[in-house]
Amino acid sequence: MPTLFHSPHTRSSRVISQLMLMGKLVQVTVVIVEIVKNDGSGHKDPKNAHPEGKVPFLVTDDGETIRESTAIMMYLDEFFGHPLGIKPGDAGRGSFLSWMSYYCGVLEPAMVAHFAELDHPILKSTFRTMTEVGEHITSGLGDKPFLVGDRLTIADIIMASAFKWAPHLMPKSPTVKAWIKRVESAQGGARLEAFETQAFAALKSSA
Ligand SMILES: N[C@@H](CCC(=O)N[C@@H](CS)C(=O)NCC(=O)O)C(=O)O
Repeated sequence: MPTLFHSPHTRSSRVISQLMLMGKLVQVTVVIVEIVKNDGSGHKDPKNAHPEGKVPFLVTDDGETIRESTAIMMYLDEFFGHPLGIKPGDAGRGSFLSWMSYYCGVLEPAMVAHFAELDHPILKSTFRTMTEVGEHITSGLGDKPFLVGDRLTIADIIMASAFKWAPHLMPKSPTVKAWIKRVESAQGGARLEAFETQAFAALKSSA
């Protein structure tokens, strides 16, 4: 079984959500770990195999290690037969790869620059800003229900997750708002929240 290092209400929550949607959560060993939070609370957990103590982190059956949410989500999708991805050769593969990379290569850096109130021409020429990100999502969706077409993929899960942390940065476009609602309702947040409550309890009892 692959082993996933997870901390509740963090970037690894979207991997838990993916596994729940795929019906594969029971086929992954989930290790709940503490992390250092943005406010400096918490600690680097010796149980966590991530070299910097971050989550998510995945150790595969054959002992390979995978860091970065996009890589982990794509690995798990492939491992379980592409239920929430677009496999090589299928229509939409290029769009799928583009959105997965756009998340970590553009959306996150632009969002972090916005949070940090960094305003530098090199940041803008490299990543653009949250304005262009909003425009790109709006035009990318067009009149499709999901980013790559008619069905939800992990590209939707990871792209929409950013606006869960930062709802105030959600693009104003009704197209984007409706898409985020659609993604959230497909994910069924109640089950994830029940899992996270148990994860918090496990962390508390091991403290
Ligand atoms: N780019 C990474 C970021 C991972 C990350 O920064 N995770 C945060 C939790 S949301 C973390 O583990 N922070 C602990 C730390 O920085 O020590 C990804 O998307 O997987």
